[in-house]
Amino acid sequence: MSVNVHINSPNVKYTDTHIVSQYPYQTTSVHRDGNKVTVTPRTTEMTFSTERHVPQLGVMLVGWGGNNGTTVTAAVLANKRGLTWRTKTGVKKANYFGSLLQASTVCLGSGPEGEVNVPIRDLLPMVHPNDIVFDGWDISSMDLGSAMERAEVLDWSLQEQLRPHMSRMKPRPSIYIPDFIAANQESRADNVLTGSMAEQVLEQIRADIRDFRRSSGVDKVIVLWTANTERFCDLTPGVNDKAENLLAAIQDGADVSPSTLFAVASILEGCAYINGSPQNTFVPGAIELAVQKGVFIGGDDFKSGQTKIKSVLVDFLVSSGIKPTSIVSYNHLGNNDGRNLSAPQQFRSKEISKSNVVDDMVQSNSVLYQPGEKPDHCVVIKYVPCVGDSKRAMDEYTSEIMMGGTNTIALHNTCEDSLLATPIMLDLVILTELCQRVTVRPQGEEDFMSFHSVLALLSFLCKAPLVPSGTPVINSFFRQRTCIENILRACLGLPPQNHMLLEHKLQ
Ligand code: NAI
Ligand code: DG6
Repeated sequence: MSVNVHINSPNVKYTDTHIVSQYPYQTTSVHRDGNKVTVTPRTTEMTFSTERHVPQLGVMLVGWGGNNGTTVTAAVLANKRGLTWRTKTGVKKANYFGSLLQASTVCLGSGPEGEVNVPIRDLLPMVHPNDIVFDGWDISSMDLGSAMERAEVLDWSLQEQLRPHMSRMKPRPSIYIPDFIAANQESRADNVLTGSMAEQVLEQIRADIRDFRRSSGVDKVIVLWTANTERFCDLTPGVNDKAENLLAAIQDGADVSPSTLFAVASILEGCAYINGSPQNTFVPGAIELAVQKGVFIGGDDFKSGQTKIKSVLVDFLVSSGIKPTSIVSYNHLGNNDGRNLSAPQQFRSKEISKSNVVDDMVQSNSVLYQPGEKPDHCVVIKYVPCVGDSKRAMDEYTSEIMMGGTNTIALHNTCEDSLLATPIMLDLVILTELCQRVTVRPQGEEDFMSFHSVLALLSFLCKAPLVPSGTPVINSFFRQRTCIENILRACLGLPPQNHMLLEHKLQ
């Protein structure tokens, strides 16, 4: 059941079309001179404007027939139909657990009945996941019903209920350049675009997006890459360093990765594009193109399990004044993602994205770490077919505590990888869509502005957050979550959550 949140303030106006809030944005400017640090508080008055009309959202998945693609489609269908199914431990009911927007809450303050917490989804008008229409591409031609069975994620009795609906969906043929993914994926590739030139396949993807928009009647389309992890591509001056060079390179038939071709097609169609995998899809030319066209891009790599815990645990340790000196992360999994990652170049992409996630927390504490000092950080991924989608993640965190002591924490986490990724995929597209309806006018400016095309607000959901050039990368779980919460509160003219609870602390 949804909650109707109404703000009772002269600073917030509800018109038929918009929620408009006046918001004092408070920051500081800091000057450091040797040991002396001078901090000057600053306030900028801002006007936030949020369009109230929630459009019908279409989501096109690249890799629709994979474990994540089938699981997200099946989960939405199951929720929409309110399905229940019997397992050996009882009757289960479809839900959206694991979704920040659907299943977590924010505290709005206190009333006569105590603290009032509401689901984030009820703060502002947002797309409901049940209303999303899916489509997509896959290099494997399998229909979604059979692909769901191949994924081995959902309970069989649920699959039986979903199969008649899922089997009607078929992925569109996709771009396949064998060199970018593991050679062991070749046997899947029976649904590939035949155009030999990059430009031809790009045009076909653009035509697919237009066809989906037309035939489904959706108002907006967002494209999300949940296909295999690719190897990193080379950054080559004159080829992918600028938007015009990238477009020219595509015309000349240069070797551009499938994921970058999808990003370019999507941007040219005015559709936001999100990268759920670790590869460097967003070469500088693709980022420049997104900025030029005013289209949102986001990524990289869903932050679903081990890395999410890392961004909590290291935050906890470092912010408690404890010094992590070594982090060792093992994974083994037996799904097709694990199979693809068993090839060295694809593993390397994942290793990079899983390894950089503690940097901001380490750098924030000069009491514990000297400049340039970092904990040892080792990431291992092994393919073990037997465990299927049920990924095992084992972590050992070693930290230095007081007076030369050592603190070792060991974790073992088992769960279906795709059931962790699915709610994150939904949050990514729903948050992106909401951001498309929010504009901000800082004091003194004439025009309202959108968020930057590189949508850093998605950082909470990504292992290697993509941020506008020169701006800070935040990995810390709590800072990322607070950022989302406080920006949504600003849209409602509410002050940032400060957790001071002064009203309970004074005599
Ligand atoms: P999967 O291997 O089951 O699915 C990937 C699908 O992409 C396959 O069906 C494959 O045929 C298809 N594919 C490959 N190249 C393609 C192309 N060029 N165009 C269209 N389709 C293509 O993998 P899964 O488990 O669904 O994961 C998808 C991606 O999400 C992987 O890159 C994985 O690393 C990433 N990821 C997954 C997380 C999780 O928790 N499940 C978390 C973080 C990232
Ligand atoms: C093994 O690490 C396979 C990967 O695709 C991960 O399962 C996925 O990226 C999730 O990683 P994490 O670190 O968020 O659990």
